[in-house]
Amino acid sequence: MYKMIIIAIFLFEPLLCNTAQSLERPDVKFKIFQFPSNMIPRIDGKTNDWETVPEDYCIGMDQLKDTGNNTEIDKSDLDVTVRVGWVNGMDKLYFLVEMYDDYWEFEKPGGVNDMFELVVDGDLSGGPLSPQLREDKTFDDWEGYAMFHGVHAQNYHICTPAYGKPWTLVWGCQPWIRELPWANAEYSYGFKHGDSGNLILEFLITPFDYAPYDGPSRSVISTLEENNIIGISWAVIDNDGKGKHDSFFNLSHKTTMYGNASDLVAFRLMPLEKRFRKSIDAQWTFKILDMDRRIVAFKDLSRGNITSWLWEFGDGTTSKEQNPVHQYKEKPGYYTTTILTVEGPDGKAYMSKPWDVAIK
Ligand SMILES: [Ca+2]
Ligand SMILES: [Ca+2]
Ligand SMILES: [Ca+2]
Repeated sequence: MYKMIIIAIFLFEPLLCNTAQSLERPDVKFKIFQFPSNMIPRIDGKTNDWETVPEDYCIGMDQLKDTGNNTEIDKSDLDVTVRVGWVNGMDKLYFLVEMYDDYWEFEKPGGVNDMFELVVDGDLSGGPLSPQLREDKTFDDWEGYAMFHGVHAQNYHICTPAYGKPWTLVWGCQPWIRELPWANAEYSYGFKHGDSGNLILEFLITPFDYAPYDGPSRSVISTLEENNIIGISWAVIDNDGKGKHDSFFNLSHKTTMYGNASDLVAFRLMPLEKRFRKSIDAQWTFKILDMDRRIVAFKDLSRGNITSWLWEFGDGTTSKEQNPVHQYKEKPGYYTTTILTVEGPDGKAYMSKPWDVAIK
């Protein structure tokens, strides 16, 4: 009997491993630069606000693979460098894409266009986002489109550049996601159709855990949290006037990244670089656990090398715990002034909130 169990474990172990490593290229994790809140990029097609982003955030051609036609990298045919950024608290992703192409194809009304295709899975749910890649076929074409396509992870076919078209086609049932306030884009270029030259594409998008067919009212925006991993891949679809795609250079190295979020690549939402941070910074939040009994949970969010915490709850009592749960014994009279003071080898800081903790 136990022999069978061992065989069963042996058989299922590879499946378990696959679940744990659901993304492509498990050996790499790319970085998403955190912009300080006073340096949010302006979507104007200019690169100046990205000069602060270090070199090791730049993702170039050497990371891409043409899984369409298997052509070698030739930077005189196509060259692309991408930087990705975010701002803590904004739930948006910013991109700067700098490209060179020897033949820009963009003035035909149909789908043939030089494109920067982007797939984003903000909550790392994985799995097929296009109905074509689903194994279950218990739905018809319309149901597949309206129920699944791009709903839990989104695919943008961004026109490089856009001429007589929206800036991006949305390959899914939620074209509304390309509009403000969820998204915006701007280009800089000087070439004409058929020319060679450089293009700058700057844009922002909002990733969605749920982006339904019928518009934003039932949608759920992905919450972007520092140090979390999200799934992203892009592919450059290069058309050079030959009536077909020249190449499909993609970051994932697996063509089905276009429609399966499990084939994306890991990106980490990086903390602020040290040069933007104070050496010690006091910050906290709270949650009222029980209003009738006046029980409040306080949570330290301070940053830096901290060795001691002092909470003053505004009712004459204090705590030295990092994350105290406090019961106000008497009705404090609406507002209470709560102060957290933190201290460490780099100094001392406090955060006082005179109005936030209101108890009835
Ligand atoms: Ca800019
Ligand atoms: Ca080309
Ligand atoms: Ca081209």
